[in-house]
Amino acid sequence: MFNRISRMAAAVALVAVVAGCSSAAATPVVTAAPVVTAAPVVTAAPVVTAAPVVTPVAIGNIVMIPKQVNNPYFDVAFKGAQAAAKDLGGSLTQVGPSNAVGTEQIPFIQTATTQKAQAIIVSADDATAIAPALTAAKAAGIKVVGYDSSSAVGSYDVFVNQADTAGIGKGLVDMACTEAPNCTGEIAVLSAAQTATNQNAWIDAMKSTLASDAKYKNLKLVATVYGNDDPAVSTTQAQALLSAHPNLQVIVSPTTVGIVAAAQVVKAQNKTGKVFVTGLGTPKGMVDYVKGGQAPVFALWNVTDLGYLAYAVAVDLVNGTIKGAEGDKFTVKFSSGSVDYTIGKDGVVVLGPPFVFDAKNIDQYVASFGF
Ligand code: RAM
Repeated sequence: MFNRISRMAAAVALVAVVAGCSSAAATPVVTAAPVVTAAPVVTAAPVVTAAPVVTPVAIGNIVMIPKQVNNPYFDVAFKGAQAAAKDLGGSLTQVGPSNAVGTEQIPFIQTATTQKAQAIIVSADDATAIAPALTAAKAAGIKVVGYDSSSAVGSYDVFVNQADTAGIGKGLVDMACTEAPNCTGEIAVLSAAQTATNQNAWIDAMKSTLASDAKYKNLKLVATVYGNDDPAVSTTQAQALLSAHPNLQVIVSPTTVGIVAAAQVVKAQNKTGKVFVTGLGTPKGMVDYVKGGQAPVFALWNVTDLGYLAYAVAVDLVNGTIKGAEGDKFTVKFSSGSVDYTIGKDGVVVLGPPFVFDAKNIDQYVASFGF
């Protein structure tokens, strides 16, 4: 199951680990102090090196390009980035295609490059299709921050991942196991675009989890279908899954658009209690289906914070306080408090552990997240 530790708890745990590192002090061996002959007093003019003049870069135009503009998930991330722009300066615009198709993002990247944006913040619908346009933007001096779904390594400066990829894959399987009676039966995945880096990585992580842990030996993944983050296509795909697999127990949809469509289809076909839905959804979008029994458990991260973090990273890159190298450290002041981050391998930084929602806590998250 997903790690539910709060940031505060993580910080406390970290402090404990660090404190535990100091070993018991050995009794020092005291050697008689050597006789020191006073050194001649040399008075020389102190060498004063002029302190480097650090001119903060004025934060100008930053462009956010989501997978698609009419997806509520990305509207929430944009709101988070707007809040960061208010706190940290700069002007932020969001542009992008209305379909979740990678190639349709390219003209938006090229326009931001021609217009000399200071940074581009992008969620890739196709890791390789947009990489050349992003590489050209980088060559033109524009900082590139990936968020949500990564473009190819090398085509961004930093990728802000919402949560640990392997952890999400395991969490999805765990939730399917909770919903399938006795953790047994057929499960299917309703994904977003077939090329989406994030969804594909999570599905791969699900497959490794299913194959490597005997606990899940009775769960059988029978199909993976793609709804393209389009409500109509996702609905058709969910309906097709139910007719093709009459014994299906669980639909796992790791997309906020697909999970709602799947829950609606289960409800409309009177399959509540027979087929269950889980995956990644927004508390507001899923609250009725949690209470209605179609989707008893699902997960997500704080999408507002994801947008805030992506913008803060863009500002730090523009200012030169981070370069995007492994080991670079920075602090972000969210409204809920400050969090320290370190950039990892391949320029990836992770927002934090996701949240798991069920009937007990869903109302609280609808209120606190507001999405
Ligand atoms: C959808 C998008 C996005 C994904 C979320 C969970 O809105 O596909 O990329 O991260 O769902």
